[in-house]
Amino acid sequence: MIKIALSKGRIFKETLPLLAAADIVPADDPETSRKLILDTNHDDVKLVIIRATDVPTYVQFGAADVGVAGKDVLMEHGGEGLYEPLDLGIAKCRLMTAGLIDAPRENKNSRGRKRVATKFVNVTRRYFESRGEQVEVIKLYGSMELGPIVGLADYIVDVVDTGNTLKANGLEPLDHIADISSRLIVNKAAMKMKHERVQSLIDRMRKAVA
Ligand code: PRT
Ligand code: MG
Repeated sequence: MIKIALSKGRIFKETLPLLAAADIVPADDPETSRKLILDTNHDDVKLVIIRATDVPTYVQFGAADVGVAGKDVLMEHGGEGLYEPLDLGIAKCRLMTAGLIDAPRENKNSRGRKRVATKFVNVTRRYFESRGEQVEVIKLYGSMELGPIVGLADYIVDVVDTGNTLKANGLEPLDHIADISSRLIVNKAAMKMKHERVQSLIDRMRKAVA
């Protein structure tokens, strides 16, 4: 049995053609099905449909053998217990800092530190530390763009594609932290124990990417 962890939405849609190239075709559409485990054209290949941020965790603990996750999510997770053999080149975006357009940025805490709202707290701490800046990181689970508008934070750290969401909320992208695309990840034990099947999946997907 090979279990592949995927999130709904853009990652599922953009991974479908790559899976098809590896001869894996899901029996259901996760956008309409309520099933969390989808059958495929192979009895022994299942797709596990979970939240994007949970994909590395499922693969780390072997609840799925393989998964597809954004580099942003992997940077935040840390990559423990995982191999990352293939850049799929899909769901591309940039991890950026952003702030209010032309605004004085002064939502500092009592120690005079800037506040940064994000769901990527580990990445954000590391990024500002590497620049020698001490900031207060505020964990949010979504709608980070609201933070600076309501005075919760001076900056946000989030992924940006077109930049339209920032713009629509009076924000501008500032510093570029990393280029992001989705990666194929593999549980370290599965890479050994199911080597032939996993390696053949990687090889076929690599061909489809190229
Ligand atoms: O939505 P949910 O809370 O379940 O989880 P998620 O947001 O982590 O999942 P999903 O499916 O939205 O994103 C999965 C992966 O897609 C992310 O981990 C990124 O690697 C990648 N990706 C690529 C993006 C975007 N592009 C993107 N634009 N993820 C999120 N966005 C957001 C962006 O933050 C902004 O709020 O989409 C909004 C629109 O972006 P603009 O810049 O085009 O306006
Ligand atoms: Mg989302």
